[in-house]
Amino acid sequence: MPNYTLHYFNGRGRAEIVRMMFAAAGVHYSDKRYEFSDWDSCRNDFPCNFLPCLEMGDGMRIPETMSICRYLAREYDFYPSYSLDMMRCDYICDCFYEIMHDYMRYYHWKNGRFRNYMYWRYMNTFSRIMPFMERILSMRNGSIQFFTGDMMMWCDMMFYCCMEHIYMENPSVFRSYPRMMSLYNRVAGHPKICSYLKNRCQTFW
Ligand SMILES: N[C@@H](CCC(=O)N[C@@H](CS)C(=O)NCC(=O)O)C(=O)O
Repeated sequence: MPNYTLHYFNGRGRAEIVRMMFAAAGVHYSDKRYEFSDWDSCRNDFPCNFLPCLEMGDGMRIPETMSICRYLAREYDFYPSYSLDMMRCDYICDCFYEIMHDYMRYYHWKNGRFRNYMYWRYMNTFSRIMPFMERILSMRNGSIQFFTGDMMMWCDMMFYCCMEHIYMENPSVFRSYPRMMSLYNRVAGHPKICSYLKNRCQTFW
């Protein structure tokens, strides 16, 4: 198994899904966190000048959150067995990541000139995707389990990580989405995730 180092800022942000997948797989890694004030001096050390970045034991540095997650999902069995279900798992992740992407842009720029546009864009994405996801859940297993069946897959963890900050800021966010509300609690109650959430490094975002 590679000697992994995850590079990210000192927050949950886009890296939290990677940390959560490591925790669920029981895989050890180094969690290297940067302050924004240090970023200018090291951004050129990373591919695409972005974080998160996963460094493999041989020093190879891999960018892009979704590529990192798909790799971990393949390596540590967080994909369902059948190709069609894998595709479903992937699109669920892409949908939630879209919400998170727009939300993060709004959150980090909310004091800037484009605040209204960022908010509109985030809300637009949110209301386009959430009802669809609620329907997907209602079609599977009477919505008593996870997105693709009775095992927690990476789409369930992605859902949790993408919604976590949004839910903390606005506890009524799931008001029209009761199935997702219970899925959120189900993911948090999964033994590996529950222990991760209790012991993780606490940060504001
Ligand atoms: N497409 C990339 C985007 C990564 C990204 O936007 N990272 C932000 C932090 S959340 C970053 O590194 N910002 C540094 C900068 O803009 O200089 C991914 O999905 O991983």
